[in-house]
Amino acid sequence: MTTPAADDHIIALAGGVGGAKLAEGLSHLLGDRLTVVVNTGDDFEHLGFHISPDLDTVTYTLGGVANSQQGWGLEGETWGFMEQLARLGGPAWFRLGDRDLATHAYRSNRLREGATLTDITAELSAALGIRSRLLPMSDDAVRTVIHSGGRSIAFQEYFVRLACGVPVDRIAFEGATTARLNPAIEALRRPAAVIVCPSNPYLSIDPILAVPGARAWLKGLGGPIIVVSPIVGGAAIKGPAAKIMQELNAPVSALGVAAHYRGLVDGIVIDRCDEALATEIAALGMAVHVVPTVMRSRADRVDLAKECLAFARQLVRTPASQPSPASTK
Ligand code: FO1
Repeated sequence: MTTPAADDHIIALAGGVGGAKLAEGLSHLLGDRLTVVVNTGDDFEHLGFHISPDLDTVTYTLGGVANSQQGWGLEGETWGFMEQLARLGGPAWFRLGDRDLATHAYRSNRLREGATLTDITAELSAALGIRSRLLPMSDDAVRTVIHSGGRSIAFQEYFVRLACGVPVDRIAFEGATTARLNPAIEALRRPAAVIVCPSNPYLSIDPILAVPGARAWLKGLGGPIIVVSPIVGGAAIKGPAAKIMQELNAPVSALGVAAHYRGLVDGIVIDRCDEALATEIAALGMAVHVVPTVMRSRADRVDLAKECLAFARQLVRTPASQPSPASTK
């Protein structure tokens, strides 16, 4: 964090349902002044398709077509393909809706034609009328692998097939050491701020940070970096974040999230119910902003996005104003 940024472009990091919700609020406010860097550690090959679940979730959410109940997949989906697949004895544990299938077929076909994941993501988001830019963290394969009791488990096997029902000893990102950070990310101009969405720190954001050069790129941007805690009142809003933190012996709280991002972020947004943790978090060397963070409605997404932008603005150092360690609203 050095000088104020030259423009009001914002970069968000996201993966999964919670992250996509805030990205949608930001996209509503910023349109083409938002770039979302998306986790691809969850990607896998299934039934001959290349599936990019977090890119799908962010694309469908920003495109206004995501299934509002489950957060992933499409609204008003039909399941004829899955019914027939099950009848044939095919693998039915990973559910591909009839219309969702078109995304996977389109992506897989374009990859075979030689297009990059970045090109294809741009094509799919343009087709859904998305004005913000979505960028996969890398065009190279990085695969999240869960190590549990001596077994290595591919991410979707862990997340969907096993319903996160085995203890996590360690998480690895295969391919990360040789993957190249998306060149389109490296080329981004300096933003006013980076916002780490309330995505799972271990499963959605760490894979992005594991790509060589990603941390240095973030730190070198020069704007404030803030994170929104996905842990509220000691529990995750959705998904296994709290369970994983417990298994990895991290405090299951906004303080644990803050400690995880210590040294990377300049500020954290925590929920009102965690206000008592603000002083302890500020002692880690980051500013704290306390607001309602649970996004139940579209209006909540936009409100939280506004709060993040206002908080980030406060953190831009100017000679006259230094950021305060804690703020509440
Ligand atoms: N999540 C599930 O819990 N069950 C599924 O069958 C499932 C299918 C699926 C298909 C396409 C897609 O883009 C996402 C899908 N997801 C499913 C969600 C996905 O597993 C998770 O959202 C992420 O990988 C975790 O962020």
